[in-house]
Amino acid sequence: MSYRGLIEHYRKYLPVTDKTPVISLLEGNTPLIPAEKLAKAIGFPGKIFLKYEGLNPTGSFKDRGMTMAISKAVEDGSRAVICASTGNTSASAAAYAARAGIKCVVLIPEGKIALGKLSQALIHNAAVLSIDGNFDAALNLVKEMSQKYPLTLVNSLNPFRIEGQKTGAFEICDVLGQSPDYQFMPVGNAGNITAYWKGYREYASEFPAYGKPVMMGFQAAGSAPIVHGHPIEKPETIATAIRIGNPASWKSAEAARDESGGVIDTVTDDEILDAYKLLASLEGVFCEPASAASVAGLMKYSRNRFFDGKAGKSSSKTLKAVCILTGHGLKDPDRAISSVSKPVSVKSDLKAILKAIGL
Ligand code: AN7
Repeated sequence: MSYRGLIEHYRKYLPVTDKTPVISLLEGNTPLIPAEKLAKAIGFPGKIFLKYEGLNPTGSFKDRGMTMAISKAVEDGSRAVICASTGNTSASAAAYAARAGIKCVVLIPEGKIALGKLSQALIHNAAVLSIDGNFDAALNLVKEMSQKYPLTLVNSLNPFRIEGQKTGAFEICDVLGQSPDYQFMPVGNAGNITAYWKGYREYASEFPAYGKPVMMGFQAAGSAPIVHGHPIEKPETIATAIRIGNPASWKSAEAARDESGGVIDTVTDDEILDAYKLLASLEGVFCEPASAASVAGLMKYSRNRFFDGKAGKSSSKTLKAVCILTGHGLKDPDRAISSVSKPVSVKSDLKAILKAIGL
């Protein structure tokens, strides 16, 4: 049977019933791309896989949580949803709300969301309110509004978001036939690390042989509240998706880290941009800057010889690391263009063109 979206595919692991109206854009089922050249280039002693979540319908992993959150909102009779967003949540909420025929209100930090994401929220006809505050301020406002008005909150504080997003872990296990040894991922509001860890735990209790990965989460150095152990009042990073100073799922992110024996650490903006450009040029995979924090983290730990002497849990003992590439590179075209050299202007003349490419 053809693929019918993640709710149908993983129905028995999700809190849905025959009465749940499934609002789906056939999200999930994203590729797990082997990255042999990357492993070689950074000296990783094993196999690297890229979970390319940018190939979801709105270009990010948020669609996994949003198909659940919007389906459950409609089941509960909600006519409007609301979220704060650094961009991707608003794009996804707007699309799924449009599909469900309900209203969507989004609060975004003025001037701090990538162009592609803004275009999505607008074209799907959400009420887009740009506030003179950051994501943390926007989240506080929408929390209050959802308590006082008939607006369903679809940020990851909504437990159905986490339920949908845990299916990323199921897909990885289904493809590898085991959980990876290490999972690298960006951490912003910390819903996704919470969701993946929940997914791995649930699959490991159903299929004990799969085991669980060590969870390696990365915050941008200028926006690293969990690493520093206190909220950051003015978070800064070029990775605007994870420009978050007071994550909602702080505690459960720490639990994922501690229960798995992992880390939540920082990567600098320069490290993020290096990983971003390397992935695109070496592997042909274009992700947004926040997503490249996962690969930047893997590069940092490879460089520091963290994997020396470590073996994988499969019978072959080959180490397997998965990096979650949470969003598509086209979300933030400005950053791509400002990170590399500009197009070369030439006359529309064969000789001039040949000369410009060195032929
Ligand atoms: C590409 O859209 O918070 O740690 O409002 O867009 O689960 O927050 C986005 C977060 C990583 C961090 N990568 O995930 C929002 C928002 C991308 C993202 C994260 C986000 P969480």
